[in-house]
Amino acid sequence: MEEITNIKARQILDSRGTPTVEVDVYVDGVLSGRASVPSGASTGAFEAIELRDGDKDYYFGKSVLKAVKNVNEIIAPVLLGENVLNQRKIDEKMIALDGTDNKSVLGANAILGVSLAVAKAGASIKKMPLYKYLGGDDAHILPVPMMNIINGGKHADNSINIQEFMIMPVGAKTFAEGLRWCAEVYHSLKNVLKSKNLSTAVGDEGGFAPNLDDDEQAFMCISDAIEKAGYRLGKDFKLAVDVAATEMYDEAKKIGKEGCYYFWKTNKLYTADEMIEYWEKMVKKYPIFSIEDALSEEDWENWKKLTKVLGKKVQLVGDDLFVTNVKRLQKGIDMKVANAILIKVNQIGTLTETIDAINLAKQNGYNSIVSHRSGETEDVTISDIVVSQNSGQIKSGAPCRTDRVAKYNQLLRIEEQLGKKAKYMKY
Ligand code: 2PG
Ligand code: MG
Repeated sequence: MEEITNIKARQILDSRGTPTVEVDVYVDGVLSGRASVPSGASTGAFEAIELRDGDKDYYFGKSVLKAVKNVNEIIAPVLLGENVLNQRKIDEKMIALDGTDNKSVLGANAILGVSLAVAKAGASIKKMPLYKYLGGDDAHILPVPMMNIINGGKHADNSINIQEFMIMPVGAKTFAEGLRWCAEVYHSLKNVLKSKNLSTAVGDEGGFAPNLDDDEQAFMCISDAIEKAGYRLGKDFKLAVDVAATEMYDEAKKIGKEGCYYFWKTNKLYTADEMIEYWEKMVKKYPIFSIEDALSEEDWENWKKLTKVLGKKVQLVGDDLFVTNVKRLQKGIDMKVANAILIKVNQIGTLTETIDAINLAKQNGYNSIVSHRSGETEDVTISDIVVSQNSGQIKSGAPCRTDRVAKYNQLLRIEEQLGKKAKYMKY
């Protein structure tokens, strides 16, 4: 008896005070799994659709009551009686029920809430931690965190155009040690910024959001903070960025410069070639391990060029470019574009499709980085997912704000539970 007997959705708030969907799944009459759905700000045009009500007088149009209703009145009746352990079958049923490529009828937020809550209920019925339920006995790799300690772009009202400046504690021996190092560097960065009379207020992902004269200064402040905390830049820590260049591409369109990249906060316009040159220069100057969305989601040909130039030296991650979608990832593989994929459960809308994307990446030598969204909740499912698939990297913001830290704390628990079996990913 592992039968789904009830599914109940409700509207809750995310870390930005915006409504989102939470779903409870009951098995044999008992509440067995609960999950909530994250939400992006710099969303890719090819992501699955997040259903919002659009009533301007109610949460400024951002409520998700229709998605909640879709779970309670359309999805639930179809899944009642289903065996909770049949994750793929359940996800496929929801995909078919929606009937569109981008889940625009029922909403990816409705479908994902159910998909993740079903997985958690399955784990609970099997009396297993989620990472083990999903990954079996082989799940044992703890990821290197990519901690976003300076926020810019659409995640902060400051002068920085690049969305995320991240640190990766590649020299640590365990996840717990890496987490400590990151927290120490974060506090050290606070002092560096203070000493320059810069703001230490934080952005959406808990990173500092100072007003810098130039984006490159973020690398300088972070390098300084790493050294002042007693760590070696390039050995203990490597750096990573999320350019979120689709935003710059869209800003350029707005000023009539189609095909270019506009750093709208500092009024600088770049061609794709100049963007590539910029990153070549940065890679020479700083120990950069990973660059995400260095170009726009539409700029495939220039992505190809970028990959030719930098693909052997750095991890080039497609986020808006691939949107956790196997079709777009396959196109990237065929075109030799990028060498890694960012994995976001709500970009695609079911756990099954998320894991399919990770597997396709693995089969083709692409790295996978499991990621949060800029709008998050207390839900920590992504921590279990990253270990279950031995993906090796997680992006969950700064060691600040409970919505971010909750994911890292869950990884501490998993590492403790795995004991000697746990291995921290080596790069
Ligand atoms: C990204 C994400 C998460 P958002 O671009 O990688 O950091 O931001 O959720 O706003 O798309
Ligand atoms: Mg991104």
